[in-house]
Amino acid sequence: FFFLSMFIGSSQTNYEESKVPSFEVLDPLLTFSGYTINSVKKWEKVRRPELLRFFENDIYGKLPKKLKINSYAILEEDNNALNGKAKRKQVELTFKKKGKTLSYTILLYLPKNKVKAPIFLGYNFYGNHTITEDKAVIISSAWANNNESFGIENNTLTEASRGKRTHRWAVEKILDAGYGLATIYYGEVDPDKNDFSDGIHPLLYQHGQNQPKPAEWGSIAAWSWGMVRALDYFEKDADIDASKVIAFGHSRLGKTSLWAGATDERFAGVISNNSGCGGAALSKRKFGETIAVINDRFPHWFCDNFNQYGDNEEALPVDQHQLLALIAPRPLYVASAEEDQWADPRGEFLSSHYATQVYHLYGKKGIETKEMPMPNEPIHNTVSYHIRTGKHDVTDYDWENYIKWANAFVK
Ligand code: GTR
Repeated sequence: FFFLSMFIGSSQTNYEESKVPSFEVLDPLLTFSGYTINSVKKWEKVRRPELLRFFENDIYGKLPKKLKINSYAILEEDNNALNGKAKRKQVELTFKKKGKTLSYTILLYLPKNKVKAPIFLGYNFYGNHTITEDKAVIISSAWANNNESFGIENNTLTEASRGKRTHRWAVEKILDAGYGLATIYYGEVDPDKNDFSDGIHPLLYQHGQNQPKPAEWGSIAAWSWGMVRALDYFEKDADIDASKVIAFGHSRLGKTSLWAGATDERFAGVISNNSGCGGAALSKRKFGETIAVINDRFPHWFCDNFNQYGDNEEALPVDQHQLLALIAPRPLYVASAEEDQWADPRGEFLSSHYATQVYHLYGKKGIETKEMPMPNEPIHNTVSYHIRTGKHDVTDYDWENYIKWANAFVK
């Protein structure tokens, strides 16, 4: 993506720190009407709601809140999965509205002999069966992006892609640390293409509607909704500690985990792995991917109102550090990769630093310094950050740090 994007937007794409425009960092504690917030109470009553409303109306889009799980089914269960290490469950959630149905399947690995496990919940890009070699994992029949190296043709997932993404999911490390892992194929909730007739969309429309209004949901909001409904299920599952669910996501799915954590305070912690533009990175820096470029390439990700800020970041009365602040006081981990300049690592770092101001209101520590750490030198507080060597990806190094942070601040 990095190299491709260098060609696509070459005239506008900036990778030089000296060319970052100067802009005023918006104070998370200053209301739109100019009032300074100095207490948790006022943050929660006044400022947090107005920020949330802005992100909802102008960036990710609002989603009808009424659609709840209609039924769920345990498709399959095994108490001796992964060579006896885990309990595996595959749970299908079903939603119904006006004759339309949507189902998606959660793959769960839970530490054996543990009552009520804390879990990491995160979407995968190519199906639950790609995250493990485990033959029992059901292959999704939902639409998938073609991918030659995964043997995905005709937008159909097959055995050929089983286990192709194991390196991104440190399942054993997670289990050994006493956590469970829940994952969902994001294409089951909404296929990742500019098409509002498929996935969850038809269930969200009012009578006669066939596309979201300018302030209504894009795919990121739709995917976040899927995580929130999974959390509803976890509250009913006796094997899971629903008060300890950590929303995890990489890249576009990191934008998604952030939005899920901002909109639903039941998430006990949030991880943004290389989420970049429209995720953890500050938009006003216009470094790497920008609003204009992301909306052009992925017109379905955000709500249509977001288009007005393309090449017009100055007009934005918020920036992404204020999205991070919506997660306070809950533990938050923002991670970057050195070679992932497209996602603007410095913008992700500064964003976690500026969000820390709100954590201070709650007496929590975050990213106290404006000095970016060296690669592979993590800063661990309630708000944590690291930049690791390597490319846009999820690695064991990332997971080792997420587990350490979760042990210290979530568990
Ligand atoms: C890129 C996109 C990024 C990021 C990435 C991904 O093409 O420009 O914002 O979301 O995809 O999800 O892998």
